Amino acid sequence: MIKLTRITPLALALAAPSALADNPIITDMFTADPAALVDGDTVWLYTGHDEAPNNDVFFEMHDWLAFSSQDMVNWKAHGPIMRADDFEWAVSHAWASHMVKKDGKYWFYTTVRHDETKPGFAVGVAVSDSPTGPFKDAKGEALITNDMTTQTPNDWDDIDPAVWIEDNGDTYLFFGNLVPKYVKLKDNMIELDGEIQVIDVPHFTEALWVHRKNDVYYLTYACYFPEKICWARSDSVEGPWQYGGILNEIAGNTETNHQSVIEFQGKDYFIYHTGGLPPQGDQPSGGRFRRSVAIDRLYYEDNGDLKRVIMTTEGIE
Ligand code: FUB
Repeated sequence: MIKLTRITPLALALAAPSALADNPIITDMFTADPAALVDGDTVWLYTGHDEAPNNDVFFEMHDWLAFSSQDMVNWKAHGPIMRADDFEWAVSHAWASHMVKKDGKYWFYTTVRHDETKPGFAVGVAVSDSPTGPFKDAKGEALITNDMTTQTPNDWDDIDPAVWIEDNGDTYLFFGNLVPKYVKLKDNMIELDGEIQVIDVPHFTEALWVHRKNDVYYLTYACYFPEKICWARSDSVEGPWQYGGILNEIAGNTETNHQSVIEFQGKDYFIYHTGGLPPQGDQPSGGRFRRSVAIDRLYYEDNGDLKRVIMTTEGIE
């Protein structure tokens, strides 16, 4: 389960251990929808878990996985932290999630499919004292349900939660498919504090993520379909957002892309998924429903604009 450092031909030639991560970073299972959390000297990486038998069906995702690293190259697997049906009101579909830490607790916001009492996709929230769990449903019911938003007839338009915590503790939940939305959360992290707001950015598909660098707020999101990643910037987490363009092109061999962005030990990283994992023994090749997390560097222009990501096979050093 531990991703060991690989020895590349170049590294062998240099008679030194490899310091390349290689993409995708995890090869013995399929991982999707990365959500990274920097916590002291550790990066926690939470992913969905693609288990579709082939690439002709649909997503088959039952649980979420955790990995950790102190150098972004060597990753330790911690196994599943939670299953979709750990939410008693949910029926599988362990889609995209986001972990945040607040007041010493780990809060896990995630997409699931609600049971027949509130049809459609929903957002649940679970909590733990540890980044590896055990996590338990923090609310006992969904935080966001499909009937709370009416901008589209789709029942999957309330997916892909991403949480941003301001320095003063104010907390915002971003989410949505086709229509990007956010809502403030109360201090208890399990109740909405006000109305759901619609965000005005172009080409939106899904997978919102907020980060901040040098007092600029950045909103990245999957755009178009097949998905690229687009970005926008603002002086405030509440917007308005100024569109910046495309950040990442279509990720190989899958229509989805799903990014997270972090700064760790002074370097900026773009974490996403591709369908590009080759067959590994009995494990078939990757694809649209068998995705794998990859990591590349993220760079900024002097004026704060984001430079387009260069996806690599070699990964980061
Ligand atoms: O993994 C299932 C869905 O595919 C996610 O919720 C979306 O972001 C897309 O990656």
